[in-house]
Amino acid sequence: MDLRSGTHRPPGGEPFVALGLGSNLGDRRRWLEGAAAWLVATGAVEIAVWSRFYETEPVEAAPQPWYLNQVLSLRTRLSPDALLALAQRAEERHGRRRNGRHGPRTLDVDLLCYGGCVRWTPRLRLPHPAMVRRRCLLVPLAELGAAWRHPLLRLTPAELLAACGDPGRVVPLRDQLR
Ligand code: PH2
Ligand code: MG
Ligand code: MG
Repeated sequence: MDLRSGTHRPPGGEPFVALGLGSNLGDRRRWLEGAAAWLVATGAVEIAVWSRFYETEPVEAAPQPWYLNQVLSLRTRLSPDALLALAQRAEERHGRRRNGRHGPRTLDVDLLCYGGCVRWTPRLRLPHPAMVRRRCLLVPLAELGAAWRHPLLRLTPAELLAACGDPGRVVPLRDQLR
C-alpha cells in the first residue's frame, strides 16, 4: 500500500489530523505521555500541537473513575487506516485490556478526524461520531485552534463546542506549564 497516496490531502495544505487520548485507570498521565512518546518514536507521526491535560467526568459510561483526556494534532503520511492500526498498537503497548465497550481503561487512543475524510465502516468512523457529543473531546480539540471544519456539519471545533449540550465537567489538570 502506498501510504503517501494523495486521496486525503487537500490541495495546497496538510489535512488536520487529531487523536483523542484518554485514561481512567492507574497512572493516567504516565499512560498518555507514554503513548505520545511511543507514537513519535515509531517515526510515522509528528505531533504538531498538544492540548493541555483535562480531568473529565465519565460520559456515556457506567459509573467509573474520572478520565484524563488530551487531544494531539499530527503530521503524518499514514492513511487513516494505517493511523488507526498504529493507535491500536499504542493502546496494546500501554496496558490496554478490552474491558467491554466503554469500560475503564489504561489507554484509549481514538482517531477523531482526518481532514475532510468521511468514513462509516464498522472498523473506522470519521469524523469520530462521539466527538460532537462530548465536551471531554471538544474542549481540548477547540484549544488547538484549528481552522478545520467538520466535513458534514461545516462547523469548527469552537463552534461545535458552543453547540454541545453535554453537561459533563471538564477541568484543566493542575500543575501544567501552560
Ligand atoms: N471515553 C469513553 C466513554 N466515556 N468519558 C470521558 N470523560 N472521557 C473519555 O475519554 C471517555 C468517556 C469511551 O471511549
Ligand atoms: Mg473512546
Ligand atoms: Mg477507542
